[in-house]
Amino acid sequence: MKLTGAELIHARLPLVAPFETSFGAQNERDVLLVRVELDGQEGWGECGALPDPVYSQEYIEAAALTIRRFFVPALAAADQLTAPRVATTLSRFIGHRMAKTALELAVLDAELRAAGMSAADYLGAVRDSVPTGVSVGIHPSIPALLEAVERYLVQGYMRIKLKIKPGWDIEPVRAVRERFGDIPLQVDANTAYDLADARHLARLDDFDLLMIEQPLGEEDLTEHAELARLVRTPICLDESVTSAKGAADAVRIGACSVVNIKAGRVGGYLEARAVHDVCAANGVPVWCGGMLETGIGRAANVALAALPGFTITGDTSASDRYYARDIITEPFVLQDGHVPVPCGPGLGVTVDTDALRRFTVEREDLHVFAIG
Ligand code: NPQ
Ligand code: MG
Repeated sequence: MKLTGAELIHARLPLVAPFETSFGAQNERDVLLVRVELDGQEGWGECGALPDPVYSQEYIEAAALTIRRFFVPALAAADQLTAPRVATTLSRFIGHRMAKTALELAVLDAELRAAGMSAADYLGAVRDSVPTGVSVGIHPSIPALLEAVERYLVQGYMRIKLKIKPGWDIEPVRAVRERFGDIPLQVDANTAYDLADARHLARLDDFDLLMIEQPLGEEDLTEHAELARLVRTPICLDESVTSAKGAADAVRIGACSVVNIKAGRVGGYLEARAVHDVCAANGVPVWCGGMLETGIGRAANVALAALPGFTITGDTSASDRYYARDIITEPFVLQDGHVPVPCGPGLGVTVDTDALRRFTVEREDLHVFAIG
C-alpha cells in the first residue's frame, strides 16, 4: 500500500484529577494524534510525547515537526508501505521514537483494517482480556492518598503503583501497607534518585514491594546494577530501556529483573514485541506501561499486554482512570480488574470525530509527496 494522506491533530483532554509525578503535575493531557490514509484506507496512531521534554527528550511540538519535515516525506516515497517497513524506512533518522511509534501504529491500523485482522492477533495476543493496575500520583497529603487508593481498590484494580520522589516515599508506602495490608504494591520514581540514596531506598525493603521502577537516571544502567546489589526489592526499568538490545544489555549486567514496556519509548509496537521476546528468552517478566493514552494508544497497549510474556499486571487502566470523556466512542471499562482486548479489525476502536473536534487545539493536513 502507498501513503496517500496524513494529518496531525493536537488535542487537549482534561484529566479527572491532577496527576503528579517527580517531574511535575498535570491537569490535562495534551496529545498528538496521527491519521494516515494508505490507498485511501484510514488508520490512527498516537504519540506518547508530553508537551514538555520532562519524561524523555521528546515533546509534542518537536514530534509534530519531525513527522512533518522528515518522516512523512520518507514514508511517502515507500511503494509497499507496511508496519514493519515504517521502522526500516525511518531507520536513518536517529531517536524520535515516540514520533516513529505514532506513524507505525497508524500504518498498522490502516493495513490491518484493510486486511480485516486485529492488532491483537497480528502481535500474537494469547488473552482476550488483561488484568490491570493503576498508577497513583503524588498527593498533597497521606489521607488524600489513602482515599484515592481505596477508590481504586473498590473499583477492582489488581495492583497499586505509587509515584514516589525524595520526601514522598517511605511514609506513603508505609501508610498504604498499614491501611490496606497485603495488596500487590510497587513504586515508580521516574529517575528522581541517585546511587547515593541507596541506603534510603533500601528502607523500602521492609514493605515487600513488587518492584522499584526507574529509581535512577535514564543513562544510569551501571548504577542501577549497583543499586540492585544494595536493595532486596526488585529493580524495574522504564526510561532506561529504549530498544530490545538495550533491554538485553540491562538484563545481562543485572541493572533490572523486570521491564516496563512502552511502545513509544522503544520506537514502535514491533520493537516493543521484540523487547517482550528478548525478556521472555531470558526469563525476565515484563508488564505494559502507559502514557495516559487516549483510546487509540490504549487499544494498542491492551493488545500488546495480551502477549504471553506479559506475566505482571501493568498500567493499562480503564479510560475513566484519566478521562471523564475519552475521544473514542467506546471507553475501556474495568470488569473484574481486567480490560477487554479489542478484537475488531486494526486497533478495533472507532474515533468519534465530532468529540475529537471539540478537544482539538490544532489540526494540520500534511503534504504527502516523496522527497528526492
Ligand atoms: C510512567 N506513566 O510509568 C508514566 C509517566 C507519565 C501511568 O505512571 C502527564 C503527566 C502525562 C504525567 C504520562 C504512568 C504523563 C505523566 C506518563 C507521567 O513513568
Ligand atoms: Mg515509569
